[in-house]
Amino acid sequence: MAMTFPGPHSYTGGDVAELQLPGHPALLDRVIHSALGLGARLAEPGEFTFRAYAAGRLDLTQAEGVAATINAISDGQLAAATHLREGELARFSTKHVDRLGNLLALVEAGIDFVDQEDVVPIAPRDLARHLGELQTELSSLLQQSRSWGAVEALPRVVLVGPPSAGKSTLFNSLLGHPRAVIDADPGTTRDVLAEPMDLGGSEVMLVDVAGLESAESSLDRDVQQQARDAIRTADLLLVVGEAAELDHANCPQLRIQTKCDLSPEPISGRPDTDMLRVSGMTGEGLDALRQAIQQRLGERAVSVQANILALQPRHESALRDALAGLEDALLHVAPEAHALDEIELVAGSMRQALDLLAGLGGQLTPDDVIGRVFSTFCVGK
Ligand SMILES: Nc1nc2c(ncn2[C@@H]2O[C@H](COP(=O)(O)OP(=O)(O)O)[C@@H](O)[C@H]2O)c(=O)[nH]1
Ligand SMILES: [Mg+2]
Repeated sequence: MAMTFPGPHSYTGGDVAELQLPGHPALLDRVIHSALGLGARLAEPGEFTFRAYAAGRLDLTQAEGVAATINAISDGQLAAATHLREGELARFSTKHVDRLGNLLALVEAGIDFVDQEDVVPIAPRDLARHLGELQTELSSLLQQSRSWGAVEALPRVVLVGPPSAGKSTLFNSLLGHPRAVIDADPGTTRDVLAEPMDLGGSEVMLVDVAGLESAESSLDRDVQQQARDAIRTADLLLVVGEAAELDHANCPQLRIQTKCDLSPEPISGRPDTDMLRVSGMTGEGLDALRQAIQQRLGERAVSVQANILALQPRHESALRDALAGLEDALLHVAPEAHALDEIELVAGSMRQALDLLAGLGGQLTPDDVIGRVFSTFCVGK
């Protein structure tokens, strides 16, 4: 199917033709090669989005949102990317760039009238109030948002225990889909598997590794080493069955008794009968386990709440520096005075804050910063 999107209302703002084909690799290859033969070329990384940005269809934060959407591997990342892409930060910066720009115009107008005492384009009291409000808006945005790094770094919850303890079965049932291969033969899981797990409102990275045992071949040694590395970097261990050597691991642990469908009564006469009893097979105890994980990790489990904005490092530093600019400007405004005394200093600091805010959306942004944003795309999109 071929579709055309005439500019300027297309994604890129230009005329766009889109071919929709069955997802057959050989067919796609032939169509691409025919198109190349007719003079087309492959798009650069992020080229379509760059064109949309250059045509003013998106601002720079929204373009960053497109890249983040493509790269998202968890619900939390997808929610954060969606916010950016839908223009939440763009709207914030546009609104405040406008407001600060208007204020700056009034302050700068005052520079032309310094000799005429009676002409005061903006009274210091009003300027101080407006700057104070802007300051509050910026700092509450910074306070209410969280950093992108926190969205990307899901805490790692690692399943450990001897071979055939039922770790992979539990891994699959916690994820809700068959990700790991299960077999009655021990030693089935070899590579480290990691996948985001939903705890109902927040997310963690669930990790399944090979059962711990002594290594017999060099491949076993590698497998065991990878498992130990995963355990070393865990934020929480789900210890399945006997794993005495983990007693010294300095990481929070939850002890779990698996396959509880096979032994209806808790194993008695043991010091830790408070072990969580679960069955990966029947799903028994999984809700309690999810709750226990959530409780142990507390705030570190990444919330997938849709209403929290995540700031990439570029955004965070621009907002902080803009806030510092506003604070500097306010230092030189005496609200009780009739006119601004240090008008050039005030204007200079306001200009600095304005440039930083405008830079968020890509206005007045150096080419190398824009280049860096689009180089994060791995595809032509
Ligand atoms: N009855 C029962 N069998 C289980 C349960 N979990 C795993 N198994 C069985 O135990 C064997 C080993 O399971 P697996 O998940 O591969 O263990 P792993 O080596 O610890 O990853 C398989 O035959 C599973 O079918 C469970 O909750 N109940
Ligand atoms: Mg396994």
